[in-house]
Amino acid sequence: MSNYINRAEKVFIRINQLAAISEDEGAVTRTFGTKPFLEGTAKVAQWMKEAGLQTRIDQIGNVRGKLLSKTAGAKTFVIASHIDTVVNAGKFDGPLGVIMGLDLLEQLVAIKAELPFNIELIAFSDEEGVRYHTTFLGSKVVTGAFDNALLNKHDKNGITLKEAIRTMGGDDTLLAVDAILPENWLGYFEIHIEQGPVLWENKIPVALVTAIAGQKRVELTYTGFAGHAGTVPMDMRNDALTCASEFILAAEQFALQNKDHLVATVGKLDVIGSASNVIPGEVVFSLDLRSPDEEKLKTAYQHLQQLSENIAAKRGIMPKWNLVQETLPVVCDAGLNEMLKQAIGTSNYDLVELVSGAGHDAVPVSEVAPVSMLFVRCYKGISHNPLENAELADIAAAIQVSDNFMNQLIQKHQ
Ligand code: HGY
Ligand code: MN
Ligand code: MN
Repeated sequence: MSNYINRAEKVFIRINQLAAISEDEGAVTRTFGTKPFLEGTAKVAQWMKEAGLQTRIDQIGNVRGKLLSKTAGAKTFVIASHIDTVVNAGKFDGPLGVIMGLDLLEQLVAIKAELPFNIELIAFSDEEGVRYHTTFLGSKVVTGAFDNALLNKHDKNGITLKEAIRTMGGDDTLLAVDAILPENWLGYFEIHIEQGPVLWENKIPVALVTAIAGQKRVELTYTGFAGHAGTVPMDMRNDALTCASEFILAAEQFALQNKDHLVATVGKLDVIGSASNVIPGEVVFSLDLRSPDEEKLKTAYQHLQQLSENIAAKRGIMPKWNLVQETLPVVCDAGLNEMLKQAIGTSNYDLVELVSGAGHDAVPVSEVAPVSMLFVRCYKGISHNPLENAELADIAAAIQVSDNFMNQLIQKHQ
Protein backbone atom coordinates (compact mmCIF):
# COMPACT_ATOMS: atom_id res chain seq x y z
CA MET A 1 0.00 0.00 0.00
CA SER A 2 2.96 2.33 0.64
CA ASN A 3 3.61 2.61 -3.11
CA TYR A 4 0.02 3.73 -3.59
CA ILE A 5 0.36 6.25 -0.76
CA ASN A 6 3.54 7.66 -2.37
CA ARG A 7 1.73 7.99 -5.69
CA ALA A 8 -1.26 9.57 -3.95
CA GLU A 9 1.05 12.14 -2.35
CA LYS A 10 2.32 13.10 -5.81
CA VAL A 11 -1.31 13.41 -6.99
CA PHE A 12 -1.99 15.76 -4.08
CA ILE A 13 1.04 17.93 -4.91
CA ARG A 14 -0.16 18.35 -8.49
CA ILE A 15 -3.76 18.99 -7.38
CA ASN A 16 -2.48 21.87 -5.26
CA GLN A 17 -0.16 23.18 -7.99
CA LEU A 18 -3.04 23.31 -10.48
CA ALA A 19 -5.43 24.79 -7.91
CA ALA A 20 -3.00 27.67 -7.36
CA ILE A 21 -3.59 28.75 -10.97
CA SER A 22 -6.81 30.77 -10.71
CA GLU A 23 -8.69 33.85 -11.91
CA ASP A 24 -9.57 34.73 -8.32
CA GLU A 25 -7.13 35.50 -5.51
CA GLY A 26 -7.63 32.98 -2.69
CA ALA A 27 -10.19 30.93 -4.62
CA VAL A 28 -10.13 28.30 -7.39
CA THR A 29 -11.71 29.60 -10.59
CA ARG A 30 -10.43 28.52 -14.01
CA THR A 31 -13.07 29.00 -16.70
CA PHE A 32 -12.79 28.28 -20.39
CA GLY A 33 -10.32 30.39 -22.39
CA THR A 34 -9.16 32.77 -19.65
CA LYS A 35 -5.47 33.49 -19.05
CA PRO A 36 -5.34 31.29 -15.90
CA PHE A 37 -7.13 28.58 -17.89
CA LEU A 38 -4.33 28.72 -20.49
CA GLU A 39 -1.69 28.65 -17.73
CA GLY A 40 -3.45 25.57 -16.34
CA THR A 41 -3.44 23.77 -19.68
CA ALA A 42 0.25 24.63 -20.14
CA LYS A 43 1.04 23.13 -16.72
CA VAL A 44 -0.84 19.90 -17.50
CA ALA A 45 0.84 19.71 -20.94
CA GLN A 46 4.23 20.07 -19.25
CA TRP A 47 3.43 17.16 -16.88
CA MET A 48 2.29 15.00 -19.81
CA LYS A 49 5.48 15.76 -21.76
CA GLU A 50 7.65 14.99 -18.72
CA ALA A 51 5.82 11.66 -18.45
CA GLY A 52 6.89 10.84 -22.03
CA LEU A 53 3.43 11.15 -23.58
CA GLN A 54 2.93 12.39 -27.16
CA THR A 55 1.42 15.71 -26.05
CA ARG A 56 -0.60 18.44 -27.78
CA ILE A 57 -3.24 21.04 -27.03
CA ASP A 58 -6.06 20.77 -29.55
CA GLN A 59 -8.10 23.50 -31.22
CA ILE A 60 -10.59 23.86 -28.35
CA GLY A 61 -7.93 23.75 -25.64
CA ASN A 62 -8.13 20.09 -24.59
CA VAL A 63 -4.73 18.85 -23.37
CA ARG A 64 -4.04 15.43 -24.88
CA GLY A 65 -1.24 12.98 -24.08
CA LYS A 66 -0.88 9.68 -25.94
CA LEU A 67 0.90 6.46 -25.03
CA LEU A 68 1.16 4.50 -28.26
CA SER A 69 0.85 0.78 -28.78
CA LYS A 70 3.25 -0.96 -31.15
CA THR A 71 0.26 -2.84 -32.58
CA ALA A 72 -0.59 -1.50 -36.02
CA GLY A 73 -4.12 -0.13 -36.23
CA ALA A 74 -4.57 -0.31 -32.46
CA LYS A 75 -7.69 1.32 -31.04
CA THR A 76 -7.52 4.05 -28.37
CA PHE A 77 -8.63 3.80 -24.76
CA VAL A 78 -9.26 7.25 -23.28
CA ILE A 79 -8.68 8.18 -19.64
CA ALA A 80 -9.96 11.70 -18.99
CA SER A 81 -11.73 14.35 -16.99
CA HIS A 82 -11.87 18.16 -17.11
CA ILE A 83 -9.62 20.97 -15.86
CA ASP A 84 -12.04 23.85 -16.14
CA THR A 85 -13.89 24.70 -12.93
CA VAL A 86 -17.00 26.45 -11.67
CA VAL A 87 -16.54 29.83 -9.93
CA ASN A 88 -15.00 29.58 -6.42
CA ALA A 89 -14.63 25.86 -6.98
CA GLY A 90 -13.00 23.04 -5.12
CA LYS A 91 -9.61 21.65 -6.16
CA PHE A 92 -10.70 18.11 -7.07
CA ASP A 93 -13.77 18.28 -9.37
CA GLY A 94 -12.15 17.48 -12.72
CA PRO A 95 -8.42 17.79 -12.02
CA LEU A 96 -8.45 14.66 -9.84
CA GLY A 97 -9.39 12.48 -12.82
CA VAL A 98 -6.76 14.06 -15.06
CA ILE A 99 -3.94 13.91 -12.50
CA MET A 100 -4.79 10.35 -11.41
CA GLY A 101 -4.94 9.37 -15.08
CA LEU A 102 -1.47 10.85 -15.50
CA ASP A 103 -0.26 8.77 -12.56
CA LEU A 104 -1.65 5.58 -14.15
CA LEU A 105 0.21 6.32 -17.40
CA GLU A 106 3.43 7.19 -15.56
CA GLN A 107 3.13 3.79 -13.88
CA LEU A 108 2.66 2.02 -17.22
CA VAL A 109 5.70 3.85 -18.64
CA ALA A 110 7.74 2.96 -15.54
CA ILE A 111 6.99 -0.77 -15.90
CA LYS A 112 7.52 -0.57 -19.69
CA ALA A 113 4.06 -2.08 -20.22
CA GLU A 114 3.49 -3.57 -23.70
CA LEU A 115 0.20 -1.92 -24.71
CA PRO A 116 -2.17 -3.79 -27.05
CA PHE A 117 -4.04 -0.49 -27.54
CA ASN A 118 -3.17 3.22 -27.46
CA ILE A 119 -4.04 5.14 -24.32
CA GLU A 120 -4.94 8.81 -24.61
CA LEU A 121 -5.08 10.96 -21.48
CA ILE A 122 -7.29 14.02 -22.02
CA ALA A 123 -7.83 17.10 -19.87
CA PHE A 124 -11.08 18.44 -21.29
CA SER A 125 -11.28 22.22 -21.64
CA ASP A 126 -14.89 22.96 -20.76
CA GLU A 127 -17.08 20.46 -18.92
CA GLU A 128 -18.76 22.93 -16.58
CA GLY A 129 -20.09 25.29 -19.24
CA VAL A 130 -19.67 28.34 -16.99
CA ARG A 131 -18.68 30.84 -19.70
CA TYR A 132 -21.07 29.80 -22.51
CA HIS A 133 -23.73 28.06 -20.39
CA THR A 134 -23.45 24.88 -22.45
CA THR A 135 -21.37 21.99 -21.17
CA PHE A 136 -18.99 19.40 -22.62
CA LEU A 137 -17.46 21.70 -25.28
CA GLY A 138 -14.10 19.90 -25.09
CA SER A 139 -15.42 16.34 -25.00
CA LYS A 140 -17.93 17.06 -27.78
CA VAL A 141 -15.00 18.00 -30.06
CA VAL A 142 -13.18 14.75 -29.22
CA THR A 143 -16.32 12.67 -29.85
CA GLY A 144 -17.11 14.52 -33.11
CA ALA A 145 -20.41 15.82 -31.70
CA PHE A 146 -19.48 19.51 -31.57
CA ASP A 147 -22.24 21.67 -33.11
CA ASN A 148 -20.64 24.57 -35.02
CA ALA A 149 -23.72 26.69 -34.26
CA LEU A 150 -22.26 26.96 -30.73
CA LEU A 151 -19.42 29.07 -32.15
CA ASN A 152 -21.82 32.03 -32.30
CA LYS A 153 -22.79 31.83 -28.61
CA HIS A 154 -21.82 34.98 -26.67
CA ASP A 155 -20.42 35.12 -23.15
CA LYS A 156 -21.50 37.84 -20.71
CA ASN A 157 -19.02 40.28 -22.34
CA GLY A 158 -20.37 39.63 -25.83
CA ILE A 159 -17.35 37.56 -26.89
CA THR A 160 -18.34 34.64 -29.14
CA LEU A 161 -17.01 31.14 -28.62
CA LYS A 162 -15.36 31.45 -32.04
CA GLU A 163 -13.45 34.55 -30.91
CA ALA A 164 -12.51 32.87 -27.64
CA ILE A 165 -11.09 29.84 -29.49
CA ARG A 166 -9.09 32.08 -31.84
CA THR A 167 -7.83 34.19 -28.92
CA MET A 168 -6.56 30.97 -27.34
CA GLY A 169 -4.69 30.26 -30.58
CA GLY A 170 -7.12 27.60 -31.79
CA ASP A 171 -8.63 27.30 -35.26
CA ASP A 172 -12.41 26.81 -35.09
CA THR A 173 -12.43 25.53 -38.70
CA LEU A 174 -10.32 22.53 -37.68
CA LEU A 175 -12.36 21.32 -34.71
CA ALA A 176 -13.63 18.27 -36.61
CA VAL A 177 -10.05 17.12 -37.18
CA ASP A 178 -9.60 16.76 -33.41
CA ALA A 179 -12.25 14.05 -33.12
CA ILE A 180 -11.34 10.43 -32.43
CA LEU A 181 -13.35 8.51 -35.04
CA PRO A 182 -16.03 6.19 -33.56
CA GLU A 183 -14.28 3.10 -34.99
CA ASN A 184 -11.05 4.02 -33.20
CA TRP A 185 -12.47 4.13 -29.67
CA LEU A 186 -11.80 1.12 -27.42
CA GLY A 187 -13.41 2.65 -24.33
CA TYR A 188 -13.34 5.40 -21.70
CA PHE A 189 -12.48 5.61 -18.00
CA GLU A 190 -13.01 8.64 -15.77
CA ILE A 191 -12.06 8.94 -12.11
CA HIS A 192 -14.03 11.64 -10.28
CA ILE A 193 -14.89 12.63 -6.73
CA GLU A 194 -18.36 11.38 -5.79
CA GLN A 195 -19.68 14.89 -5.10
CA GLY A 196 -22.22 13.20 -2.81
CA PRO A 197 -22.26 11.86 0.79
CA VAL A 198 -22.60 8.07 0.37
CA LEU A 199 -18.92 7.10 0.43
CA TRP A 200 -18.09 9.67 3.11
CA GLU A 201 -20.87 8.44 5.42
CA ASN A 202 -19.97 4.78 4.88
CA LYS A 203 -16.19 5.30 5.08
CA ILE A 204 -15.69 3.42 1.79
CA PRO A 205 -12.98 4.81 -0.55
CA VAL A 206 -14.41 4.13 -3.99
CA ALA A 207 -17.66 3.40 -5.84
CA LEU A 208 -18.52 2.04 -9.25
CA VAL A 209 -20.77 4.33 -11.32
CA THR A 210 -23.65 2.41 -12.92
CA ALA A 211 -25.38 5.35 -14.66
CA ILE A 212 -25.32 9.14 -15.06
CA ALA A 213 -28.51 11.19 -14.65
CA GLY A 214 -30.02 12.98 -17.62
CA GLN A 215 -30.28 16.74 -17.41
CA LYS A 216 -32.08 19.69 -18.95
CA ARG A 217 -30.71 23.23 -18.60
CA VAL A 218 -33.24 26.01 -19.24
CA GLU A 219 -32.82 29.78 -19.42
CA LEU A 220 -36.02 31.64 -18.38
CA THR A 221 -36.67 35.32 -19.05
CA TYR A 222 -39.56 37.07 -17.28
CA THR A 223 -40.50 40.48 -18.67
CA GLY A 224 -42.75 42.70 -16.56
CA PHE A 225 -42.72 46.47 -16.27
CA ALA A 226 -40.06 48.51 -14.50
CA GLY A 227 -41.49 51.21 -12.23
CA HIS A 228 -40.85 53.56 -9.36
CA ALA A 229 -40.59 51.62 -6.07
CA GLY A 230 -42.20 54.53 -4.22
CA THR A 231 -45.13 55.43 -6.40
CA VAL A 232 -46.60 52.30 -8.00
CA PRO A 233 -49.28 50.72 -5.74
CA MET A 234 -48.67 47.06 -4.85
CA ASP A 235 -51.72 45.82 -6.78
CA MET A 236 -50.70 47.64 -9.97
CA ARG A 237 -47.28 46.12 -10.49
CA ASN A 238 -45.81 43.67 -13.01
CA ASP A 239 -42.81 42.76 -10.90
CA ALA A 240 -40.60 40.28 -12.78
CA LEU A 241 -38.61 39.32 -9.68
CA THR A 242 -41.53 38.43 -7.43
CA CYS A 243 -42.94 36.40 -10.32
CA ALA A 244 -39.65 34.51 -10.65
CA SER A 245 -39.59 34.04 -6.88
CA GLU A 246 -43.05 32.44 -6.90
CA PHE A 247 -42.03 30.11 -9.73
CA ILE A 248 -38.71 29.19 -8.08
CA LEU A 249 -40.39 28.23 -4.80
CA ALA A 250 -43.09 26.29 -6.68
CA ALA A 251 -40.39 24.42 -8.64
CA GLU A 252 -38.59 23.59 -5.38
CA GLN A 253 -41.89 22.30 -3.89
CA PHE A 254 -42.49 20.13 -6.96
CA ALA A 255 -38.98 18.66 -6.83
CA LEU A 256 -39.36 17.96 -3.09
CA GLN A 257 -42.58 16.05 -3.82
CA ASN A 258 -40.64 14.01 -6.42
CA LYS A 259 -37.30 13.86 -4.63
CA ASP A 260 -36.82 10.12 -5.15
CA HIS A 261 -36.07 10.72 -8.84
CA LEU A 262 -35.76 14.47 -9.44
CA VAL A 263 -33.60 17.48 -8.54
CA ALA A 264 -34.31 21.06 -9.62
CA THR A 265 -31.95 24.00 -9.08
CA VAL A 266 -31.97 27.69 -9.89
CA GLY A 267 -28.29 28.60 -9.71
CA LYS A 268 -28.15 31.87 -11.61
CA LEU A 269 -30.49 34.86 -11.51
CA ASP A 270 -29.91 38.33 -13.00
CA VAL A 271 -32.18 41.29 -12.42
CA ILE A 272 -31.72 43.39 -15.55
CA GLY A 273 -31.19 47.07 -14.74
CA SER A 274 -31.43 46.34 -11.03
CA ALA A 275 -31.65 49.18 -8.53
CA SER A 276 -33.07 49.25 -5.02
CA ASN A 277 -35.72 51.84 -5.93
CA VAL A 278 -36.86 50.24 -9.20
CA ILE A 279 -39.54 47.57 -9.52
CA PRO A 280 -37.72 44.79 -11.48
CA GLY A 281 -38.89 44.90 -15.09
CA GLU A 282 -36.86 41.93 -16.36
CA VAL A 283 -35.27 38.87 -14.79
CA VAL A 284 -33.19 36.15 -16.48
CA PHE A 285 -32.56 32.94 -14.55
CA SER A 286 -31.44 29.33 -14.98
CA LEU A 287 -33.28 26.09 -14.21
CA ASP A 288 -31.23 22.87 -13.93
CA LEU A 289 -33.41 19.71 -13.95
CA ARG A 290 -31.99 16.18 -13.50
CA SER A 291 -33.25 12.62 -13.24
CA PRO A 292 -31.86 9.15 -13.93
CA ASP A 293 -35.27 8.34 -15.47
CA GLU A 294 -35.74 9.78 -18.98
CA GLU A 295 -39.55 9.70 -18.91
CA LYS A 296 -39.83 11.30 -15.46
CA LEU A 297 -37.38 14.03 -16.50
CA LYS A 298 -39.55 14.82 -19.54
CA THR A 299 -42.75 14.89 -17.45
CA ALA A 300 -41.17 17.17 -14.85
CA TYR A 301 -39.88 19.48 -17.59
CA GLN A 302 -43.32 19.78 -19.18
CA HIS A 303 -45.02 20.30 -15.80
CA LEU A 304 -42.64 23.11 -14.81
CA GLN A 305 -42.88 24.79 -18.20
CA GLN A 306 -46.68 24.90 -17.82
CA LEU A 307 -46.33 26.11 -14.21
CA SER A 308 -44.06 28.94 -15.38
CA GLU A 309 -46.62 30.04 -17.96
CA ASN A 310 -49.50 29.92 -15.43
CA ILE A 311 -47.69 31.96 -12.78
CA ALA A 312 -46.52 34.52 -15.34
CA ALA A 313 -50.01 34.89 -16.82
CA LYS A 314 -51.51 35.44 -13.35
CA ARG A 315 -48.99 38.24 -12.72
CA GLY A 316 -49.10 39.90 -16.13
CA ILE A 317 -45.55 38.84 -16.92
CA MET A 318 -44.31 37.70 -20.35
CA PRO A 319 -42.36 34.44 -19.93
CA LYS A 320 -39.66 33.09 -22.25
CA TRP A 321 -38.50 29.45 -21.81
CA ASN A 322 -35.31 28.50 -23.66
CA LEU A 323 -33.94 24.94 -23.45
CA VAL A 324 -30.19 25.59 -23.56
CA GLN A 325 -28.89 22.06 -23.23
CA GLU A 326 -30.12 18.55 -22.56
CA THR A 327 -28.53 15.14 -22.13
CA LEU A 328 -30.22 11.76 -21.79
CA PRO A 329 -29.40 9.45 -18.86
CA VAL A 330 -26.32 7.30 -19.60
CA VAL A 331 -25.76 3.65 -18.60
CA CYS A 332 -22.10 2.73 -18.00
CA ASP A 333 -20.68 -0.25 -19.88
CA ALA A 334 -21.35 -3.65 -18.27
CA GLY A 335 -18.08 -5.17 -19.54
CA LEU A 336 -15.86 -2.40 -18.20
CA ASN A 337 -17.87 -2.34 -14.98
CA GLU A 338 -17.31 -6.08 -14.53
CA MET A 339 -13.55 -5.40 -14.58
CA LEU A 340 -13.94 -2.46 -12.20
CA LYS A 341 -15.98 -4.69 -9.85
CA GLN A 342 -13.18 -7.27 -9.92
CA ALA A 343 -10.57 -4.59 -9.30
CA ILE A 344 -12.50 -3.32 -6.28
CA GLY A 345 -12.90 -6.87 -4.94
CA THR A 346 -9.25 -7.82 -5.51
CA SER A 347 -8.23 -4.64 -3.69
CA ASN A 348 -10.43 -5.76 -0.76
CA TYR A 349 -12.81 -2.81 -0.75
CA ASP A 350 -16.60 -3.07 -0.31
CA LEU A 351 -18.48 -2.74 -3.58
CA VAL A 352 -20.72 0.35 -3.77
CA GLU A 353 -22.63 1.05 -6.99
CA LEU A 354 -23.95 4.60 -7.51
CA VAL A 355 -25.89 6.61 -10.07
CA SER A 356 -24.20 9.94 -10.71
CA GLY A 357 -26.47 12.97 -10.23
CA ALA A 358 -23.66 15.12 -11.61
CA GLY A 359 -22.96 15.28 -15.32
CA HIS A 360 -19.53 14.22 -16.59
CA ASP A 361 -17.61 14.15 -19.87
CA ALA A 362 -18.48 10.44 -19.94
CA VAL A 363 -21.95 11.57 -21.09
CA PRO A 364 -21.00 12.75 -24.62
CA VAL A 365 -18.37 10.01 -24.84
CA SER A 366 -21.07 7.36 -24.25
CA GLU A 367 -22.40 8.24 -27.73
CA VAL A 368 -19.27 6.75 -29.36
CA ALA A 369 -17.67 4.41 -26.82
CA PRO A 370 -18.30 2.16 -23.80
CA VAL A 371 -17.77 4.29 -20.67
CA SER A 372 -16.79 3.56 -17.08
CA MET A 373 -16.36 5.78 -14.03
CA LEU A 374 -14.85 5.32 -10.61
CA PHE A 375 -15.97 7.62 -7.79
CA VAL A 376 -13.58 8.61 -5.02
CA ARG A 377 -14.78 9.40 -1.50
CA CYS A 378 -14.77 13.16 -0.80
CA TYR A 379 -15.19 15.23 2.35
CA LYS A 380 -18.89 15.12 3.39
CA GLY A 381 -19.75 14.84 -0.31
CA ILE A 382 -19.15 18.57 -0.70
CA SER A 383 -18.38 19.87 -4.21
CA HIS A 384 -18.65 23.08 -6.27
CA ASN A 385 -17.44 24.64 -3.02
CA PRO A 386 -13.95 25.54 -1.74
CA LEU A 387 -14.48 23.05 1.11
CA GLU A 388 -14.23 20.22 -1.46
CA ASN A 389 -11.56 17.77 -0.27
CA ALA A 390 -10.38 14.14 -0.45
CA GLU A 391 -8.20 12.01 1.84
CA LEU A 392 -4.81 10.58 0.91
CA ALA A 393 -5.84 7.02 1.84
CA ASP A 394 -8.92 7.21 -0.41
CA ILE A 395 -6.88 8.46 -3.36
CA ALA A 396 -4.33 5.70 -2.71
CA ALA A 397 -7.19 3.17 -2.71
CA ALA A 398 -8.50 4.57 -6.01
CA ILE A 399 -5.01 4.29 -7.53
CA GLN A 400 -4.81 0.64 -6.41
CA VAL A 401 -8.22 -0.16 -7.95
CA SER A 402 -7.47 1.77 -11.15
CA ASP A 403 -4.07 0.06 -11.57
CA ASN A 404 -5.79 -3.31 -11.26
CA PHE A 405 -8.50 -2.25 -13.71
CA MET A 406 -5.95 -1.13 -16.33
CA ASN A 407 -3.93 -4.35 -15.91
CA GLN A 408 -7.08 -6.42 -16.48
CA LEU A 409 -7.88 -4.37 -19.59
CA ILE A 410 -4.37 -4.81 -20.99
CA GLN A 411 -4.42 -8.57 -20.32
CA LYS A 412 -7.85 -8.91 -21.93
CA HIS A 413 -6.63 -7.30 -25.19
CA GLN A 414 -3.17 -8.87 -25.30
O1 HGY B 1 -23.24 20.21 -13.52
C1 HGY B 1 -22.67 19.14 -13.41
O2 HGY B 1 -23.27 18.13 -13.13
C2 HGY B 1 -21.19 19.05 -13.60
O3 HGY B 1 -20.56 19.51 -12.44
N1 HGY B 1 -20.80 19.83 -14.73
MN1 MN C 1 -18.51 20.13 -11.64
MN1 MN D 1 -16.73 17.37 -12.77
